[in-house]
Amino acid sequence: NEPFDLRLPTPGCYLDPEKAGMDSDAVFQGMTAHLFYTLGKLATSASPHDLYMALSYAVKDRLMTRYLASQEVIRKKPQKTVAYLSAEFLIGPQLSNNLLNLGITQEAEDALKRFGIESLSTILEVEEEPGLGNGGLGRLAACYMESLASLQVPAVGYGIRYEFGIFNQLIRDGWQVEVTDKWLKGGWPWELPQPDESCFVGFGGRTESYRDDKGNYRSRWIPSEHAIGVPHDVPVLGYRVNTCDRLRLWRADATESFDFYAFNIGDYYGAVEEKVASETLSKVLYPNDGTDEGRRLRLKQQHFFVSCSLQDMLRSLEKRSIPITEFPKHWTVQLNDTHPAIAVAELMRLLIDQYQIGWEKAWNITTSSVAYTNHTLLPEALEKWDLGLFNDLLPRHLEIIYEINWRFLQQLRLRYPGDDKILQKLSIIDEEGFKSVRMAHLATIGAHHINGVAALHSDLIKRQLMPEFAALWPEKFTNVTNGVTPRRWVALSNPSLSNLLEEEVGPNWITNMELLKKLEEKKDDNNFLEKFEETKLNGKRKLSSFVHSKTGILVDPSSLFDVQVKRIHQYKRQHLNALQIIAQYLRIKNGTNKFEVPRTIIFGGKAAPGYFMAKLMIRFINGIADVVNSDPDMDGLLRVVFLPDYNVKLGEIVYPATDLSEQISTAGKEASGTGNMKFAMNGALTIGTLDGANVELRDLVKKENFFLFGKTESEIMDLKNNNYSPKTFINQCPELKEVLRLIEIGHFSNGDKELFKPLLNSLTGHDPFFVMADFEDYLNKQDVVSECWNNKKAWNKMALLNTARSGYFSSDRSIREYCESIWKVSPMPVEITCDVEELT
Ligand code: GL9
Repeated sequence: NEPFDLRLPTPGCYLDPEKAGMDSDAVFQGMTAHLFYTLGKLATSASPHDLYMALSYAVKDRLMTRYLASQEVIRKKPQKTVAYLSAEFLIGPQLSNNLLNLGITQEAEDALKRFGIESLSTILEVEEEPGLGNGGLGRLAACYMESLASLQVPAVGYGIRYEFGIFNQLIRDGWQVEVTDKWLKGGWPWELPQPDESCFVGFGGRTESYRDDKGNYRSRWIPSEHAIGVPHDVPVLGYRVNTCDRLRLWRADATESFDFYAFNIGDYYGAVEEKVASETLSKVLYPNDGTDEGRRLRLKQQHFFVSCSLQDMLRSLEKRSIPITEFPKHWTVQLNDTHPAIAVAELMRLLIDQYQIGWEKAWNITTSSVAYTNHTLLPEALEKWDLGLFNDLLPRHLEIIYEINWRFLQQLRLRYPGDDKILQKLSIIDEEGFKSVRMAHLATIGAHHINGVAALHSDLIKRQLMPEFAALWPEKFTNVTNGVTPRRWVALSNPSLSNLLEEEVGPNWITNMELLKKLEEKKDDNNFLEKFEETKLNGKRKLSSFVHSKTGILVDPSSLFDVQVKRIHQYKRQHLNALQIIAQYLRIKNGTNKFEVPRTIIFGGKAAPGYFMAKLMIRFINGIADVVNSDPDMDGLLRVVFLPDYNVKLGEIVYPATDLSEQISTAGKEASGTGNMKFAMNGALTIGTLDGANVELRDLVKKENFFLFGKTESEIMDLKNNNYSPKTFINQCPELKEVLRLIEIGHFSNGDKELFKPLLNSLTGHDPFFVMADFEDYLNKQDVVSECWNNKKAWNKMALLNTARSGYFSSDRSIREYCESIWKVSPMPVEITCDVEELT
């Protein structure tokens, strides 16, 4: 491994904190220069936002050596690189994370003091977070990029630079109101536009066949429309290493040729319209969570970023004079769900049409480089595209998909002679009703590995979702349980706990979370347990003041903080939690509450704008909050808070402040969940079902440190197959009956008996997510929680053991598994040498 030979144009080699630009003085100088030259501001009149921008530019400067060195390493000594294709990257605020990973947080704080800013947090607060994702799936992609860099693995994240990310959520009269997210409005200092590396993408038009030089019939695509993808690169620095990988986000631009043509014929406005149309391609992130309406623009977005990304990878081979046929040696392409699954057809098209490679060879290249991660079993979230629409937009791709399908079905015919049923079931083309293209089938057929995201989920993929595919290719199916980065989710968000962990096990836990196991020795050490509790209290004080500033509600930091933050969805069952609150409210009213445990129940999360029931659930929670919080009988016992606009930034405040983590989805529905992991690392106890990664979490922390309730996946299946009737469960539980009656008479809707009717009807009618079936067990388990809280020492011990045993959920572990079993890539440390003395 040849070191990167650094020849900086100006003095200031940012490598060694002692000598080279990493001290507070250098950071101050950098800020001063950026204020003056980049922002055109005088230091004396700089606003907090100006200072945020100046500090960010100064920090970005300090990433560049590592960023360029990381690319040089690959250029000089070609090595397999991970291409992580994802329509979403929910990366969160960048400044704090880059300071942490560079190791110059204190230096930045000191530099800011010279501008009269006493605390770094006042500057961090003004940062807009890029909401380029909906929830868990997008956040996972961000954690994985951070771990890849920290593990020194060469990687590129490919995605879309949406001009508007996930909407901002306001709460008005208890309802969710969506507001466009203008995250770019104040300028975003972390990206590097690279217009010289733009790519051209076609849409629509037709195909025609022709004969090539050798007389073979070939097909060629004549698109009717084009867009240009302009890369906007975001450096992703690993923790205290030289590796700085790249997140390459494509922005759609109009093509010039169209403008010229229209100008010539004098249609100025037509030309502008065309330009606007192609630029809307990367305009907005689709906020769908399961309720996809199959929008044409979304398929366009998918093809747009996938085509740009694959062209970019192929071009990187050409630049280094590597034969295209060696693609799989240099790139391993991971599909984050089916959103980028068009990659299978697009890579085939590029290899066959552009590079004139034969089918067999092209198929071999494609299937040895592409792998697919499935993130959901929910049928409504499995992507299908209407055949007509698909043909309209991507006619050449459809031809290729037909060919892939034909060859695949031939294979099946040999294996299952005469079994047309199985052919229909596995075909990429769904022939029933409106014909459509099944993207999960395309991905599964085109990939060398298919993985689920938790043990139970991967098992269900094999048993329920794709049993025939799994029988056909057992070796393709595997599991990689999700993980989250301890840098952002502990070190950054929970400094108080991090300091304690460092005191106890040393600083290396940040990159080796298994070291936290050593904490188990302290489980009976009162003194230590109190210190541990104190870190939690610090987090709770911070969240309390945040809650007060955003909602005006005063909450008691010494109360039990019981938190459910995640997208609002029926399967996640925020309404189960809400019903339980009503039961507690009734008990307090009736004087039948067994435990005097003050609780603060906090919700946060966005509902998809078109998902009526989810929006009604938000309204329901707020209706309950109004009644509970204004009733003097509840004072000192119960508070309910709906925190508006849950996002990464808010998550950083919530996880360290939580005592009880609510992971209460219907068993078999949550593929993994990742919030559960963040809570456990930060010492929250979980009340949860045997769903997704909860199963593994409980195994790890041991069952006595986890509040389990609810039907198992197979029990749920049994209920479903035996005419499940929620009424049976309602009739068995008088408390539940009373709760439902109170809602019915309009107690939580100012006497309006209509408002929550759809919710009630769903619960008492079909109850598709088995809320009634799990209610009583849940309520009982909440009593166990309360009883446990009254023994603070026992609680703290359990909480400590959760932190101590959560190391498995570091995304470093997940990424190591992907590297070893799917990608076959190894770390490539980046060495940088330069004579600092000589340069300065
Ligand atoms: C999800 C699953 O629902 C989660 O259980 C899982 O933890 C994540 C990451 O693997 O992926 N799949 C999915 O479509 N979403 C997930 O969170 N939804 C959103 O991101 C909104």
